Amino acid sequence: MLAKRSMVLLLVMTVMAVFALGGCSSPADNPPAGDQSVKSQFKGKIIGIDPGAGIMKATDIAVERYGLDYEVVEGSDATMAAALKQAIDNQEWVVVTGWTPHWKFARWDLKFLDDPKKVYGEAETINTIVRQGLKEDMPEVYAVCDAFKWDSKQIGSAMAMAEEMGDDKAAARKWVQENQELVNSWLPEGYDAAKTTASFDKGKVNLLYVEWACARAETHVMADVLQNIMGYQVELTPVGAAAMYEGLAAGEGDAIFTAWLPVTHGDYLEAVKDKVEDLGPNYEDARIGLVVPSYVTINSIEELMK
Ligand code: PBE
Repeated sequence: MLAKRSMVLLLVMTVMAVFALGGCSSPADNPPAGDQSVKSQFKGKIIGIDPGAGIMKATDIAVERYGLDYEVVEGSDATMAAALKQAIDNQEWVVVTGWTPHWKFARWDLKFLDDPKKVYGEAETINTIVRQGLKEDMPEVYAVCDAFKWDSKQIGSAMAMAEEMGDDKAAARKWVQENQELVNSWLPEGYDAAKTTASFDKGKVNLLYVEWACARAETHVMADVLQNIMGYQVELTPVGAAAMYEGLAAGEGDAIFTAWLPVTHGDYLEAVKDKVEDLGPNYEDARIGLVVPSYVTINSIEELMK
């Protein structure tokens, strides 16, 4: 009698467990083994980066607007690039939160998935933003920040050098030496990219950035210019995206070179816009979205749920 009862209990519990596991999903979400649905090819995951990044907020919106039953995996630029590499080495499907400028497009054959609902916006600019009062306190620093501007080939070569050398600082030094003409076009009167200084006595400059490949390149190149050519003592502070804007507004940081506008960092800037000064684009034609290797046979975010 007791044995029979526990058998029944066991049966009930088993049935409950089966329901709990599969309860929320329709049969289409749980394809039989060997099924080649698009979602299963991507293992139901979108490989993301740091949660503060604008592209992660945009991806949450994309999940909602396109009805994507995918897990958005948090990580960093580095873990996203590692996941991309691993999948490509194994010729597997992978979808990542991706953007350009980024060295990954030079290394692998990749494509953006079409975004018919325009969740990720269109072409953006990367702007330089400084703290209020910098112009009065450090006019030369303000001037070089204001003049800083480069194109995709130039930032691309700076990012490639950093990736190859595995040392952002050394890569920036090399890049500046190899691009003196461009650097001279940013420098205030009296400086020459060919001439470095050993005395950093012009005052202290704090540059805030996030560990995104493009931001690392922008910030280290400008740090090199400010320090080794202009003679400022430069501090480089890696932070999260929100802290970058808050630090600038609080006057703790002097400049950032990685403000993606109007969409990606639109809300971050909006929150502090009266306390900072936007010096305009240092780069045109930036873009964010969902990126896959070119061998992946879908072309649109809408197809992720096929
Ligand atoms: N990014 C790179 C950043 C801006 C620079 C696209 C990852 C972001 O999404 O906030």
